[in-house]
Formats: sequence, structure tokens, C-alpha cells
Amino acid sequence: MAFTLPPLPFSSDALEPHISAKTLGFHHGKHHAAYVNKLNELVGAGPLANKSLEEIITATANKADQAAVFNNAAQVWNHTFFWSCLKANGGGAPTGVLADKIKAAFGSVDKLKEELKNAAVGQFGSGWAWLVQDGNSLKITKTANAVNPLSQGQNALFTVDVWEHAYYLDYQNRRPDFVQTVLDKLLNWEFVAQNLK
Ligand code: MN3
Repeated sequence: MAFTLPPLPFSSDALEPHISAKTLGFHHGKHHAAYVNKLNELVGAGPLANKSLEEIITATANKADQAAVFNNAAQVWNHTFFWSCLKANGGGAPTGVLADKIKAAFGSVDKLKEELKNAAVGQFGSGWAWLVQDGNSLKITKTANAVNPLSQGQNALFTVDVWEHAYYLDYQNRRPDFVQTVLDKLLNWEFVAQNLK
């Protein structure tokens, strides 16, 4: 069965003024859609055709001859995950078990945000910054291009897309401002908490 582009979990203007409807129109409607279309083209009726997205990602990770399939599958997954990490009137502070785990791993929510921002800003070129659960502890990581925690045996809790297409229309070269805005204004802590295992 072919993969389909999941709809955004909010209207395309819901994140204004922080992320414009124009950015989401291109980012979801063109970039995310293109990864879905390319994945379907690559998988076709081949041996991966009946696998889930997650199965395709783990089966093709770190295999040079499967790089195109991996890149498109992972980018489909990464973007769907990223949209759920965002919401209108997000930000604020986490609660419950997630708040406890953040305090244990980073000392405070502000410190976590500082480390996430450093990872996002420090990612050279295209990629992603992540909050992950690795075993029982929380960590900040960054990955290049399409690479994600799934392909590294880690459980993803939150991500921010730092490919230029994620912010250039709204922030031009100001990646740090984009990341800070996502963390302060759009971060969907309820979704992050749901991802804890
Ligand atoms: Mn993107």
C-alpha cells in the first residue's frame, strides 16, 4: 500500500506569526509531500512495499546501497513527527513524569532548551536537533540530513527541523531566532510527554 501525506495536525495559519502559512504551505505541501512521492516511487512493488515506515527506516539505515530509500522514508517520518511537536500557544513548562526526567537529566527546563538550541544552531548544514530517550535517561542529539533517533536505537521525544526550508522564508539566515521561537512559543509538551516509554 502506498504511503500518503498525513494532513497537518493544525490549520496552515495556526502557527502565525511564528511560522507563516506560506512556510507551512511549502514545507508540508511541497517538501514533505515530495518525500512521500519519492518514497513510493522507490519502494514500488519491491520487497519493502508491505513494510511500515518505521520498518523501512530501521531496515535501510546505514546501508549505502539503500541510502535513497532511507533518506526519503526517514524524512517522511521526521516531518510527520515534527508537526506534532508544534502547536499554537505552545511553550511553557512540562509537567509530571516528563518534568521529573528533564530535571534529572538537565537540571531545569531552561537548561534543556539552552542545550537543544545549541545543538540546533550547531548542526552544520541541513539536519535536525532532538530530545531523545536513550535507555532510561534523556539526551540532546543532532543529526545530519535525514538521520533520526529511530535509526540509532533511541526513542525520539521532540525535534526541530533546521533545514533552511524550515525557516528561511520567515527568518532568513536567523536560525537561532527560529529555534528559540519554536522552543518558547510552539513546543507541544503534551506530545513530548506522550512519547515517553
Ligand atoms: Mn523540513
